[in-house]
Amino acid sequence: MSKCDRPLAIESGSPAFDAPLHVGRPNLGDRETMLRRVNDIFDRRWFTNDGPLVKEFEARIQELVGVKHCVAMCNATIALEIAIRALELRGEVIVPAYTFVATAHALQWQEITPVFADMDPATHNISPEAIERLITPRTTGIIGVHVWGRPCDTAAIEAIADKHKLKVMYDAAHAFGCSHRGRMIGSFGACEVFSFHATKFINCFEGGAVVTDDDELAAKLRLMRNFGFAGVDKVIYPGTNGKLTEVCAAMGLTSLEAMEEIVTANRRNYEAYREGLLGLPGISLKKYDSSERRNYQYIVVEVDETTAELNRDELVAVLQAENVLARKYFWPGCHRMEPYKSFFPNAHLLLPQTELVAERVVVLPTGQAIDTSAIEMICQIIRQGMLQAKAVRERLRQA
Ligand code: T4K
Repeated sequence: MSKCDRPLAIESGSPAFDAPLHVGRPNLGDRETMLRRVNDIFDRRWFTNDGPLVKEFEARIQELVGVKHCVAMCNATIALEIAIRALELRGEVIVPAYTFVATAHALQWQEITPVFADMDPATHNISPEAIERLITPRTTGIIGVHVWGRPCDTAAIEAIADKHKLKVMYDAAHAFGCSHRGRMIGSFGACEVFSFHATKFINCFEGGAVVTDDDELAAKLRLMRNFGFAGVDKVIYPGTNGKLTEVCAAMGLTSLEAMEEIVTANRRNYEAYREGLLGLPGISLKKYDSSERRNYQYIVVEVDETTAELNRDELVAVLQAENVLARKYFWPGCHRMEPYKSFFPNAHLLLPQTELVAERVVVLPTGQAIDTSAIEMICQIIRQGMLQAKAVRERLRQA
C-alpha cells in the first residue's frame, strides 16, 4: 500500500507511528563524554554549589553569547524570578500574553502584576505599540519574550522603556544560539534569561541562566542564587536556592559540544517540513530568517481555518491519532489561565491578535530524535487529513 492509500488512524485506529513522536524529545550530546564527566563528579565528590563544571558551563556561555556574566541557575523559571527581583521590578510589569505561563508566574509569584500585551501576528512577539498603551504610573518594567527564538523588536521596546524610565529584560528561553542584528541574543536589555530544560535545544536536564554585562547586577544575582551568602556564615541579602548542580552542568557542557550537530538536525527537519507542507491551502510554516543565527528549535505551523479544510484542533486530533503528539503552544494564552483569568476576565478584549494566533498554532516534532522520513510521513498525514476533511469531521463528531 502506498502512503497515500493508507487509511488515517482517526478512521482505522492503526497509527502511523508505533511509539509517540514528542515535540520536546531531548537532544543528546556524546554519551561517553557525559558518562566520563559524571564519573569525574563522583571522584571529586563535589556535586553542587558553584562547582568546577558549573563554572566551565558559565564561561562557555559567556564566550558564546559575548557577555561578561552568565549566572547559571536550576531552571529558567527560578532564573526569571531572581532576575526580576534583582532588577527591583514591582507594581506592574508588561509581558506578552502569548508565552509559556512561567513568564507571567515568575512575576505573580512575587506579587507583581503581569500586564498582558498583544502580539505582532507576523512574529508572534510582543507588540511595541501594545506595550505603550498599557503603561501606567505603576509600571516598572517590560519583559519581552523572543518567542520561538525569533527576536523581539528590541530597539522599539528599549526606546519605549527609555522614554518612560522603565527597566527591560528578556525571556530568551527559546533563543539560545540565536542572533539579532548581528549580535547574539543574551546581550540585550538589562539581562536575558535562557532555559536549558530537557526539551530545549541545549539542555542540562533542568537548567537556566541569567546573562548580563552589568557587574553589579551579576553580583546580586549570584548572591540571590545562593541564599544571600557572601562567604561562610555571612549572609548579606535575602536569597533563595537557584543553584545548578554539577551533573546538570555536565549535561549542559556535553550538549553545548553537540550544538552545531543539533542545529544541523533542526535545520534539516525545518527544510523537510517546508518542502512537505508547500502549497497546502491554509497551512503556513513560520519562517526562520537564515541571514541571522537561528537554532531552528520549533516547527511552528499556523492553520488558517478560513482557507484550510480542517481547523487547528481537528488537525491536532488527526495527528495525535497517528501518535504524532503535536502541541498547541501557547494556547489559550496566559490571560486565559489562572489566576489571570479571574483577575482580568476581560483581558482578551485587548488581545485580538493573541486570541487569533493561539487558535491557529500547532507545533510539530523536531530535534535529533526524528528523521526526514518521519517528517515526510507527518506532512503526508496533514495533506491526507485536509483531503479527507469531511470524513475526519464526521469521525470527530461521533467520538
Ligand atoms: N519561558 C518560556 C518562554 C518558556 O517556553 C519556558 C519553558 C520557560 C520560560 C521556563 O523554562 P524552565 O523553567 O522549564 O527552564 C515544555 C517545557 O517543560 C518547558 O520548559 C517549555 N518552556 C515549554 C515550551 O514546553 P510542556 O508543558 O510542553 O511539557 P513537558 O516538558 O512535559 O513535555 C514536552 C514534550 O516533551 C512532551 O511531548 C514530552 C516530551 N519530553 C519531555 C521531557 C521532560 C520528552 O520526550 N522527554 C523529557 O525528558 O512544557
